[in-house]
Amino acid sequence: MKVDLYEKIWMWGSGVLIVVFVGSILTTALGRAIIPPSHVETVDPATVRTDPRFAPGVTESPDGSIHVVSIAQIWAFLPNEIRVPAGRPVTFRVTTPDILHGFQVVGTNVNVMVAPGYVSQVTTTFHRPGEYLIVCNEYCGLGHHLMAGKLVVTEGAP
Ligand SMILES: [Cu+2]
Repeated sequence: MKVDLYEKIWMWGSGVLIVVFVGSILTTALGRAIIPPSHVETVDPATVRTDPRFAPGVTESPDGSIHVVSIAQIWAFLPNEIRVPAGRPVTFRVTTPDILHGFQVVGTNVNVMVAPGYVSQVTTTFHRPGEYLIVCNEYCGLGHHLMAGKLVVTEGAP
């Protein structure tokens, strides 16, 4: 059977695309490439709630930097309200004991995926005092739309 040259080119092109697509799926699945983009730090999701390193809250280092520990869970953020001062570096450390969530401070560059077993970390400085909405931007079930918190950036001390 004679196949036209033009048709052969399209057949080979389609074949190459299929190999590329299937190959990228396999490398992602087999290479365990789904990890939070900030850094790789693991934690046992079963002990997150009792681990003193993940007691939700805001602490201040002697150098003046602020550290926020937040737990994202179905369907709330702990603590629900976070107060930090403006103009100082704030490091968020977020993890979850259950399923995949997001931690986005709307209107800022804070936006991390929160996967069970990992600690997502992001550092930023808020220059504008005010109230910011914290939302989960990964669909996490029936109450996903209720999953919100508040970040209050204050003028002075936290
Ligand atoms: Cu969600």
